[in-house]
Amino acid sequence: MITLHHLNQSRSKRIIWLLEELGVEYQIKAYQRDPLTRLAPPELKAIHPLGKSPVVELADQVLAESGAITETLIEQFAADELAPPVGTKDYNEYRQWLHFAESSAMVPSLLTLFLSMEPSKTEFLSGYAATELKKVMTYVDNALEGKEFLVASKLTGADIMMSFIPEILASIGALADYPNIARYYNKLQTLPHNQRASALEAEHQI
Ligand SMILES: N[C@@H](CCC(=O)N[C@@H](CS)C(=O)NCC(=O)O)C(=O)O
Repeated sequence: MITLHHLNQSRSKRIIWLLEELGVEYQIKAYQRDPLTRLAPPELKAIHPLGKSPVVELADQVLAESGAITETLIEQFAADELAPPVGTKDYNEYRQWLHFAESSAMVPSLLTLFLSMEPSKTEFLSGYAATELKKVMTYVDNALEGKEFLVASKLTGADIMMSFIPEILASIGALADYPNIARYYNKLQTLPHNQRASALEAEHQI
């Protein structure tokens, strides 16, 4: 059975949603962040040296990194459903968004989130975060013009990976600045397996 090592309020929600979407048998092992440092408890280091979440135990292998976990699980269990056919332009675009979610989109989103939690006195950092956030989110907003999903007019792993980005935008009060991302976020929230993932996440938070 697949085991997901899940940390509350984390990217691991992506993997709960994905596992629900795949309909495979799995169990969640839940961990709680330190309320002050927001770091994961030391027990997670016994599963993977970084001590971060998500981490998945799949057969006899331990996998970290939400993007790699998403690609692996989709390849293994639902390549025809949650990804476009390999070798097509849609597939290349799918993979681009899947990685974008954890790289170009994540850096300015997290910087802005962290600055909102503890406003920095560094002009460089706040200026960089604001400029990058606007550039990257305008790109996403334009890409979503007239679309319900990022690629191939259907839900794919790229949407599951990207779903965490509008969650951060919502938490920093920036979602309304990007109407297409806001519409996309609302659409994703109507999907039953995403709703189930939210319920499971709430259930596992102490
Ligand atoms: N790039 C990794 C990031 C993993 C990561 O930083 N997870 C955060 C939660 S969103 C975490 O475990 N933070 C607690 C800690 O670092 O102790 C991924 O996509 O899985």
